[in-house]
Amino acid sequence: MASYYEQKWETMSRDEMRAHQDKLLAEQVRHVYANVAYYRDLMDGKGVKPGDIHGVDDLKLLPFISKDDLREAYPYGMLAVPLSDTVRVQSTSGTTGKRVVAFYTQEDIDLWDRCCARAIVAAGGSNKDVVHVSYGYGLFTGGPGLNGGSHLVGSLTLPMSSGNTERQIQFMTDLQSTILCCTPSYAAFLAETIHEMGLRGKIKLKAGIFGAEAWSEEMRRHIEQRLGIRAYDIYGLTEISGPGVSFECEEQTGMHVNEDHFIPEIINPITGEVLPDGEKGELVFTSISKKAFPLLRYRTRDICVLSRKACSCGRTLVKMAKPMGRSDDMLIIRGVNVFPSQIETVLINCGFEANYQLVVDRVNYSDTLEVRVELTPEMFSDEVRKLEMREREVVDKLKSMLGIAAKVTLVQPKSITRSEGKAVRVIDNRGGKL
Ligand code: DLL
Repeated sequence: MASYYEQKWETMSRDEMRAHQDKLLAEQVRHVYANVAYYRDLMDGKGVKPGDIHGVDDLKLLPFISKDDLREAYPYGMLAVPLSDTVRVQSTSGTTGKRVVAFYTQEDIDLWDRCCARAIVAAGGSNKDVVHVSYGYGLFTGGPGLNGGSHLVGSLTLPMSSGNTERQIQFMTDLQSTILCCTPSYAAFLAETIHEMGLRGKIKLKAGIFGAEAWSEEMRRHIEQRLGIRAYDIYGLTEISGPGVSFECEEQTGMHVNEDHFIPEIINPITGEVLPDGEKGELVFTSISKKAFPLLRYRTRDICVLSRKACSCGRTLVKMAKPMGRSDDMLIIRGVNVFPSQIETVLINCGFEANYQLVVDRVNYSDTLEVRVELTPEMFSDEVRKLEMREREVVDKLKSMLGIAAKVTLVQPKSITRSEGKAVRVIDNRGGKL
C-alpha cells in the first residue's frame, strides 16, 4: 500500500477523533475570524468570539452560512489567505444563479487528494488499477479530485473527462480500465452503449465510483448488473472541497465522512436546531483543516441522515446515508414533497431503465406531474395491451409511494437525451403560474 495511506485517521477511536476535531476547530475559528471579515461580522452579530469555541460541543454557537452568503461575498470575500498563497480555483456549475468559486492552497489540494485516494482504496483500488476518470475536468471538481486521488494511490490514471462516449469505450477496452469514475447517470449511459456495441465481454471493469448527483439503490443494482462491477457512492461539494468529503466502503451502506477534515451536523432545515444521529435533516459541514476557503457551518441543502453504527470494514468514521437530493431539487407537487430519486426507484423496480424525465406544470390552479419514461428496446416490441399494463403498474406504484397521482407517458427508446455529467431530470413549467 502506498505510504500516503494514513489508515489511522479512518480507524481511530471516537475519543481520539474528537480530540483532533476539538483542536483543529478552535484553530480554524481563530483563523477565519482573523482573516474573513464577512464571517467575523456574522460572529460579532451573534456576540460570539473565537475564544468561546473550545471544541465540537461549541459548534452550535457559530452562525450558519449558505450559498447566498457565498454569492454575496463573491468572488474573494471568503478567502482566508493572501491570494499569493492560493494555487487553484474551482467552481460550482451555476445552474441556479451566480457561480460559487472555491480557492485552494497547495496543502488544501493535497488533503483533498488524500480524501479521494481513500475513496479509491475503499473501492478496492491500488497501484495495480487503471482508473478511468470520466467526470468533467476544468472548473467542475469531479475530474481534478478523482485524478489527484488516483495519482496518490499510484494507479494508472486515464484523464478522459466527460463526453465522446465511443472514445471512452475504446480506451476502456484498449487500456483495460478497472475502476470507472463518473456520474451514475453517465455510467448507465456507458453501460447501455457498451451493451449495444456488443463489447461487454471486452470490459475489465471491477468497480465504479459514482457520485455528484442523487441516485437510488435500484440504479446501483442496475449499473452493477449491466457492467458486472461493484458500484460505490462518493459525495462532495465544491464549497467544501469537491468529491471525497465522504465515500463508500465494501459494506455499501452509506458513506464514511472524512471527519478528520470535515465535521458534519444534521439540522432541522426550518429551525436550525441540531438533530441527533439517526434523524433526517439538512447536512451542514465545517471544514477544519482547509486554509484558503474554510467554511464554518455551511448549509448544504442536502437532506440526509448520519449513523455511528459500527461498520464491518473497520472504519470508525461516521456514515451519511445516500442523500435523497437537495432540498432545492425537491419538488412540491400539490403540497407533497417529491424527490426525483423516489420516482427512479419505482421505474427501475417496474423493469424500466433510468431514462426518464419529470414534467411539472400548473393547470387550473393545480400542479400536474407527468413522468416520461423510455421503453427499453425489448419492451418496444410488446403488444399494446402489455404496454398498457406496464403503464398502469407504474401509475399505481407511484401513487402508493408518493401519495399523489402522476400521468405516465411511455416514450420510444432513445428519445430522452442522455447526460454526460449531472442528469437534468426535471422540467418545471410552473414559473409564475397561479
Ligand atoms: O458534485 C462534487 C462531486 C464530484 C461529488 C464527483 C462526487 C463526485 P458540486 O457540483 O458542487 O460538487 O455539487 C454538489 O451535488 O451538494 C449534492 O447535492 C450533490 N451530490 C454530490 N455527490 C452526491 C451523491 C460535486 N453521492 C452537490 N449523492 C451536493 C447525492 C450528491 N448527491
